[in-house]
Amino acid sequence: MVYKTLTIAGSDSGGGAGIQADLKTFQELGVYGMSVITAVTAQNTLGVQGVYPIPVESVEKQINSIADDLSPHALKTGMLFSAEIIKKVGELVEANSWIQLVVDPVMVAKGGSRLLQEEAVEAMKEHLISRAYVVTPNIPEAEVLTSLDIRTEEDRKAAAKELYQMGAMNVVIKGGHSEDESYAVDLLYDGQEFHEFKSPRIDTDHTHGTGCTFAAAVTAELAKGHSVKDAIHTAKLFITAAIYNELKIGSGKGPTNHWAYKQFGVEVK
Ligand code: PXL
Repeated sequence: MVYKTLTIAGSDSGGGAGIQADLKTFQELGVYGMSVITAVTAQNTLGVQGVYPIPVESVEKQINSIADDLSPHALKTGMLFSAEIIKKVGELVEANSWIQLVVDPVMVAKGGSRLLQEEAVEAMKEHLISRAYVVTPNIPEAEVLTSLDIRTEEDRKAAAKELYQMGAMNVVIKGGHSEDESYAVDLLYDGQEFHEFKSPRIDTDHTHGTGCTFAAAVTAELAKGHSVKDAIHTAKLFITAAIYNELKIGSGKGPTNHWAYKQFGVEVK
């Protein structure tokens, strides 16, 4: 059985995030990867030098080509840039009855460049979070989406509940941006209970593309038929290995190592 996965996201010319991170992750986890490109970024480890959105007609055509012939078992969204693209993607996900939708609500790149227009946040809630099987915000993204200040564990739980109320069936608030110096704890809420996924915090600057990679790993595991909990567990191991075994390329904030999980396993000293 070939499990098919799709990423609807932006291109990162530097290869660490976006479409490139997603396809590498799909390949490493043994699923067939497809892509719909929503924007092209000119980018390297030093930052984002340009952002060029793709016309919405092109996004629609790409999705229709896949829907007509290669319907995915699971899909994810990443950088979508505009309200117009978000609305179209949401409508087409619905029209094709694509259920296993992982929404990574990408807003800004690590250096601060906007990957989502400010006025598109409402569209993200209305058209995508409402249809998400899993939504994977980091803490700053969860704050923007819920208008809550997130500092404590209780705050995180409240934000997760709020995102669940918006229609997401499973909410993962990632802990990478928390103030916890020892651990990165991801919190899952499935509408009934909370579950924590904990890994040691790794002292590194080379975390470009971590959010994309994590969400892509969740998507790959869902496509294979794993439960949300199991998919997140594997994704956490995958991204921890990718951060730990850094590549040391470029002179800025480098990408993670997409080979690491398969090549070196999950050991973190
Ligand atoms: O990690 C967020 C992200 C998503 N998509 C693209 C990006 C980035 C971060 O830089 O470049 C295309």
